[in-house]
Amino acid sequence: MQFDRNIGLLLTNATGGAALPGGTPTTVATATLTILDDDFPPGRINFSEITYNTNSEADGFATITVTRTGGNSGFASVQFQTLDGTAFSPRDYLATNGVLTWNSGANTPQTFQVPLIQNGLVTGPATVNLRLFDPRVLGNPSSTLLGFRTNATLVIQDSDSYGAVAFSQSFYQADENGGLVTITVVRAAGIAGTGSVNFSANPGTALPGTDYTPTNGVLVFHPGELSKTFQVGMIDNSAQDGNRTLNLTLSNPTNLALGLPFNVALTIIDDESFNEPAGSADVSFRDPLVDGPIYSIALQKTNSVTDGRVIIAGDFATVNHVNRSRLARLLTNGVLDTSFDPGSGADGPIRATAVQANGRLLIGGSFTQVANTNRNGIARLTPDGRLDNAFNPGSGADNPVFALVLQPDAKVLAGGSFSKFNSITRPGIVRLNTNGSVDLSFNAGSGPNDSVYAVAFKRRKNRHRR
Ligand SMILES: [Ca+2]
Ligand SMILES: [Ca+2]
Ligand SMILES: [Ca+2]
Repeated sequence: MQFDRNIGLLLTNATGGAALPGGTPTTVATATLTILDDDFPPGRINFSEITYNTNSEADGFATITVTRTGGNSGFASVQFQTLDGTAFSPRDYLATNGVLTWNSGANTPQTFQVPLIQNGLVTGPATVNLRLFDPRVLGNPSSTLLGFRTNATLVIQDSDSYGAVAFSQSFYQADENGGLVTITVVRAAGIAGTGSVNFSANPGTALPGTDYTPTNGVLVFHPGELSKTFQVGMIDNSAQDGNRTLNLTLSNPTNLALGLPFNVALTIIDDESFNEPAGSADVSFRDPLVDGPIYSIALQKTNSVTDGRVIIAGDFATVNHVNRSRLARLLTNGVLDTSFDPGSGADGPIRATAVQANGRLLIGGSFTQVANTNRNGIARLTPDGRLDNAFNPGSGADNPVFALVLQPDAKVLAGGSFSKFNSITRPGIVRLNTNGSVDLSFNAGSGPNDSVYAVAFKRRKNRHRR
């Protein structure tokens, strides 16, 4: 009895002007010649590889191939099974087993699949042991049916990483009389697992207890969390004492890596050193760092009253380096309000916004989806930024919405370049009920002969509305 044998072949030192792959006569070219053993008529069953590599645990499954070579006489079968290596079932993969069979005369390779688990855990590469056993020919045990390669290893590459944290800006500025300054730390290149990093404010020309409140602590990033903030308190004085600087530092990360920058300056701007002329920029409202155009601004309402927070909408992707697709809310000082999160946001520019008395937000524009849900040109969101399914405009506008205005009865007037709304003819302007359906009692007939870019609601005094 024999088994398959591998013979290494090598070509080099070509003469007579011949070149080898690689271009020169002395290049080495190699190949492997496998001599199949054909002494056993049913053939040999083997794994096709010693090691199977996945690109990622996110692939869904790994396919394992088993071959029958050197013969195909008789019905043949073999069992396969997976065994934990450094990978564990069901954390990293699902244990599997079964029987592979070949009819007499058949030698097509057979495959089985090992389900992989995308587990959100940072494990590094992990291995599964693969085994072939119980070889049978015509239903009878036949140990000679198995070849040399009855054990193999599956290597599962990890798709998860903890990521790295860094300050959201390369430097910060704050007003001496601005109270608490919010500093954002962002996490990139991985969101798996829990990690932490220390933060501290360190003296420069600004001194703790004199110019700012002593500040240090730990930021903990839980799985999936992309940003965290901490605050530094400014200490106001009445002296014209110039700008001073302190340093903000991230250190001692656990699990996480430190990204750049992890050491930045915070400049305290002395409010006694300059006058603020009327009409100049309000320095207490910081640059919200929006990476694209803003087309609409609205004030958030809580219980019918504006609360100082600002809705911004347009065609941007990030605000203060945090993902916000075309829609975000800012705190009264211009810093991103992370409690308002529209998820995947709008898939096209937002041109108009209107805030209801109950804090719900209407948006209009040239999008077709909001939060991965069909919304053509108009949608309503809850006060925390989620899609409000109680407002359903059906197929919506057949062209962009440019203007929105709310009536006191909470019905909304929308203007734009559409000709139909939810398949009903409404050129340029439409009124919607509070549930998003077309208000059939408002019909401008053939409407204006061009797009509507602005809409206003005229209140009638001393008369009852119909
Ligand atoms: Ca993983
Ligand atoms: Ca001051
Ligand atoms: Ca001062």
